[in-house]
Amino acid sequence: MKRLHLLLAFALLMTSVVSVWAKETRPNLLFIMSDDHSYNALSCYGSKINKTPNLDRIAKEGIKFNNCLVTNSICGPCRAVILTGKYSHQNGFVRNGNTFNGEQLTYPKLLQKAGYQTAVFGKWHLKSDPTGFDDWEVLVGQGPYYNPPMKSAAGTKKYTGYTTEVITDITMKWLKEGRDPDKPFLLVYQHKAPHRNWQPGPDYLDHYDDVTIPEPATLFDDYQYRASPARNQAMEIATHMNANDLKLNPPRNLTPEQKAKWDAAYGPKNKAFKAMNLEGKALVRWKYQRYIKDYLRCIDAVDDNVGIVLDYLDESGLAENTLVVYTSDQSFYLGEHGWFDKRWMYEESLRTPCIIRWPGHIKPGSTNDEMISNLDFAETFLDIAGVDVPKEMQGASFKDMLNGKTIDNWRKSFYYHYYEFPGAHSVARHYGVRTERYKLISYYELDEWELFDLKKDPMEMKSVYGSDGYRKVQADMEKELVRLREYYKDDGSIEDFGIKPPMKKKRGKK
Ligand SMILES: [Ca+2]
Repeated sequence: MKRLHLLLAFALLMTSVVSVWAKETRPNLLFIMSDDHSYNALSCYGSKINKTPNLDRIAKEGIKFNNCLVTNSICGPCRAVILTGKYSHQNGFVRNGNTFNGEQLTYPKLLQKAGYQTAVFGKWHLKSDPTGFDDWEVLVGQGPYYNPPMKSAAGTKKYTGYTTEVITDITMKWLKEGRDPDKPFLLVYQHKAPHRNWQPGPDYLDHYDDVTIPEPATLFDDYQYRASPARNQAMEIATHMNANDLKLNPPRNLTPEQKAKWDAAYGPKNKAFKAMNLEGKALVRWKYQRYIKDYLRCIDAVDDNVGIVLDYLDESGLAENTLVVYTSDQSFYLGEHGWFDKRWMYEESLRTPCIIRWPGHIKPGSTNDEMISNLDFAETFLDIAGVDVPKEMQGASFKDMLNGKTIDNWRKSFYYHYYEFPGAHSVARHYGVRTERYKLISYYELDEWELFDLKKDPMEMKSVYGSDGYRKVQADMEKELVRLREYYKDDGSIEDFGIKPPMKKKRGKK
């Protein structure tokens, strides 16, 4: 009898050990994404223009990826790629304005099925409602910077406050009150900032007032040695920013108190600007300063708010078993090539920040130069949670890279395809391939090409397409492009997605 008791006690003990063990081996996933945050505006990526101490904590305590590439550098499509692990032509969301088909397989659905509690708060921007999430509350469309209506399963609720802070408050409330402590969680926490038109919060209006932000080397690019699309876009700081972008008008949806603060900050600055009567390069320089300061003010709020969430993870003890990712849907031009916005396969919008912290698994302060992609996020998160990766997903798990391992047969070339033309900012459709050293771009509706030697010309100022010295490289890259298009099953049939057939060789003159 005594022996039976002992056996029972032992069995009970083992059951509790096993259940604790089972809980601990499945980490929580906190996926933090901002919108249009350039890696050139993160101090952990060597920013010359700002400091991001809270975001830097993730890199300092984790790993920084220097070559995280997006497949189609535009907001909604990047979000769809992340959810599905598939290229745009496979998930059906090729350009902003499409509607995401939430019936399809996504990584949150698979994690939910595997017993994860799933939630998304903040920017969503896929038109259809979130699927695969137990809890969700998201901005309607782009959402405003101030006083946002937020949509959830219960309906739409209007909040008063600065959107970056509203999203954080909702996220924190869920962490404190909405979380099921018996389940691991996937928490997707997504900011609207620093998307255009870069409206700073009430406590950030005077940041950078007393400094001059350094200009990028290519602010006055004349696009002389590239194909015609670089000259024919509509995203130049010099000519395509409007009065709202430049804050010559105040936002229209402020409360009286917010408006008073805004006017106190921008009224005197705008009066001084008008008195200066700037023109030519001096005017471009002023526009750059106005733009970049507002952009950085928005990031300052993101940095502070991410800090609040990281602090809570520390205080609650959750940090230890939570993998934290910080990324942006894509990167952004901060005056490089004279531009704002994204879209191009050029480096500034092809690469996006990606820093990951996972205590006990990632060596603090590590870096990785492999070409990973937003195409790989779904596969990696599933792998980390111990869930099988469906064959239909097109990326690969980079989980082993987190602890410093090299993955055999990792991609040595990366395929890119941008579709949104005609459209905002008039960037021609293009696809291309990038290797560690070279980049080939085809503006396929125009029969124009570019080839860059990234080692000799990292700023991509001069295409060497057709140059004698690059014949072999060019032929190899063209062959690789064909191979990748076949491999990823991109046969160009975008009409299936409700997109108008491409306009042939019709370009507006600037
Ligand atoms: Ca974006």
